[in-house]
Amino acid sequence: MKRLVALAPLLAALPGAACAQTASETVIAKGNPILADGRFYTTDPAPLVDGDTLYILTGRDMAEPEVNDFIMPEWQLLSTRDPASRKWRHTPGFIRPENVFAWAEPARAYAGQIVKGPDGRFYFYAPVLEKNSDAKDRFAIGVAVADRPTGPWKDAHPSGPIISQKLPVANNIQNIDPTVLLDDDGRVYIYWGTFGQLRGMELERDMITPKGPEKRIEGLTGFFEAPWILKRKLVYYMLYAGNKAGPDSACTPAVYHACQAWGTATSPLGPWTYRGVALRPVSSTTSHAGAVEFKGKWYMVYHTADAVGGGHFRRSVAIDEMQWDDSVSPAAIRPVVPTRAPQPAPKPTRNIAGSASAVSSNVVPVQYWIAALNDGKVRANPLPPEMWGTWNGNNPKQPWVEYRWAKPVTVDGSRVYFFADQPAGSGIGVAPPAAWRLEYWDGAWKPVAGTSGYGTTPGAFEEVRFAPVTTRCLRMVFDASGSGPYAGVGVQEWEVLAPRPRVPAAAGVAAPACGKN
Ligand code: FUB
Repeated sequence: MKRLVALAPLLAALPGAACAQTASETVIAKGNPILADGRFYTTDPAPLVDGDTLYILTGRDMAEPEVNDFIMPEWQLLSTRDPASRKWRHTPGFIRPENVFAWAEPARAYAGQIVKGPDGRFYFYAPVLEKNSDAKDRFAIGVAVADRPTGPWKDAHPSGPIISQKLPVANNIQNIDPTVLLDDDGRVYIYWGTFGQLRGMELERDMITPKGPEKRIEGLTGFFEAPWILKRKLVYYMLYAGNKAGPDSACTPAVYHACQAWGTATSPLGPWTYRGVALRPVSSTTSHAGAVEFKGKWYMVYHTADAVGGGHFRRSVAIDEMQWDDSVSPAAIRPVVPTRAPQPAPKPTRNIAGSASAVSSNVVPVQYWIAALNDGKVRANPLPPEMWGTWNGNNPKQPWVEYRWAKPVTVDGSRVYFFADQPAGSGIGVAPPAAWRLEYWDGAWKPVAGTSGYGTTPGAFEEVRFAPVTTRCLRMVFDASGSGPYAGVGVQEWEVLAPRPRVPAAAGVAAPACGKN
């Protein structure tokens, strides 16, 4: 990424206003993510168009690599006059909760949105932690106001949040992820929520005061969080992170990985109808998107874990075109095709697992993801979807997992990285298997010969060398730990080694079974 300018436009502090103090710089992105070099992670994008500029409000992830937590001290701003130019202005340190809202704690600058009001001013809806609250969950939504999207920002409701577990009526949800629509008739609607709870409410025309009533929004199948409201051609659209998971789900195979789903309504507070999937799961577990029309094209902005050093808590904003299918009614959002900046050529490796498709004996419980087996990633502190596993409370005694290649491969080694949260011998939780072996298909399942031994230590690669075999299908067969009940088996990564390194083939498409399973 080439940096062109590094200026420090220190914004003058107005009385009672927050000043954005960090240097902004111009960045030419190579593609997605926009900021990809790992210096700044950008998250929870919320687009805003004003005049000839597309702004994206983002959060900032600052978690250390193995920390599974949202460490988010501030919001940042990206802006461009032309997404195709890939030229962006980036302002870190744009807003910090404690600088704008006297009643808010520092940190947890979660997903917010800036909306232009009927008075031409800009309203920033910000989920923050309320300092002096005895609510069970202290997340609350405040509103700040500014004359320009770039600020300076000032609390528009200094007495405190407009929405919390106590305001405007008591609720018991986590009050985050606000999204706001200024409708064509001047009425204003706010939606928010997470963990499957979506609320909607009318605001007064001042963009600030709750008018009520606070309503549960139903009908958006699999709603998890991150609502984004928009209106096009008289139809209301809601994009949202959905996690209706299962092997046959159009949204996601793994409950931790959301898709971007969408639904429509003909009036702002519903009834809403689920319509489909607008973006398949991305590389981060959370999926958070916004969509906007800018200079005649629609764009979806979303985040991924694709930047250097990225992860589920080190996310980065991407932008891609979003297209409509106007041949149907209501017009449909065509699934967005995510793009990435050109990646370095892959290095030669003995590991050919990436070109195989994986299947297993068990219906994979939705907390796991079989795609994790050959994604080339191991973590010291993995989340469940970063492994394949069998734990479902009634764990199988002898499960297996299998790689299938489209054409026969010759292999003579394997490396496996077990996950365990229980010690060897345990019959509960996920424990190292009591034993395991490799079998290959040669008209029947046969054990590989001349093995160097099958280690079971979790948290490090266990390597097995064996006499070369040529096959299209290779299995790991496990004897689960315990003597009934049995512990689950968990594998973060399973590599299969060819005798000599070669440039890896493309990711495997589903290959046919070798025999009867
Ligand atoms: O970034 C913190 C939270 O993660 C957001 O509020 C959610 O939408 C998810 O993206």
